[in-house]
Amino acid sequence: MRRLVAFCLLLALSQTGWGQAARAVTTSVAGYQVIKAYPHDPTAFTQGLVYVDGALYESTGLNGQSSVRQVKLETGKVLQKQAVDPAHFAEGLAEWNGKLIQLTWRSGIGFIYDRSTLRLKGTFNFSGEGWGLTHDGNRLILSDGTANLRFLNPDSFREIGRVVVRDRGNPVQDLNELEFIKGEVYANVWHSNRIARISPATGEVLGWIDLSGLIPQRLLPHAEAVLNGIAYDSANDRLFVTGKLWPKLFEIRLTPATDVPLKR
Ligand SMILES: [Ca+2]
Repeated sequence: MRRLVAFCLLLALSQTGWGQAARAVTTSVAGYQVIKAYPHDPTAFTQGLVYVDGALYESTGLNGQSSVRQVKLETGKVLQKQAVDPAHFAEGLAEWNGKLIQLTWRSGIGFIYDRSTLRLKGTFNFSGEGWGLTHDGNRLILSDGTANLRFLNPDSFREIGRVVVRDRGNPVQDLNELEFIKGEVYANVWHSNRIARISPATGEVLGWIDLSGLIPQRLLPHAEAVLNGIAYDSANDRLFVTGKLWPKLFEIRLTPATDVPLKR
């Protein structure tokens, strides 16, 4: 009898509790379709990518190789470039009111450039590390390698809020390059082929985009040549992605999500 009760209990769990648990650990995963591949500077250690008013801007990292640049999308040619002092390792990039705002990794300093000339107009200070940067029309949104997204006043650069990014309750660390797209924050996750789609209000991961196979591994020089770089052409609804030292930049279209368990 005791065995029968145990069996019935197991059966009930498998049909209710276990089933719910299985659903609770899944987040939808979208695929992609390549619309077009463009050349990309294979020496650009991409840390920020922005498309605004028909122009593509990029921030590159590494001490001594950091820069902000305007790039011709179709050819990958660097049209304008401003080198960053070798003391700094440049990171995320966002456009704000005709200015380009660039983070540095561990210097605690950010740079403000005139967007049309790339001339340095000023600097600002921020706390912690700088990784990715974007904006939602009102606030700058900064990632710092943790699971936090921080919101900054775009004029004073003061922090005015933050959320912890979680996927079904689990913090998502290593949030890297960012892009604000149709009310959501898209974030590269360092050393991964995945982009998280995040609610900026709650930090919840709304879905994943798996870009595995986008570029052949043989075209990449080493293990740090990872996916990092998301830009959105809002006027034409075009999504661009690239990576550090990638010889290609891709326009992609997302394909329907599948409800499969997440790899952890
Ligand atoms: Ca971006």
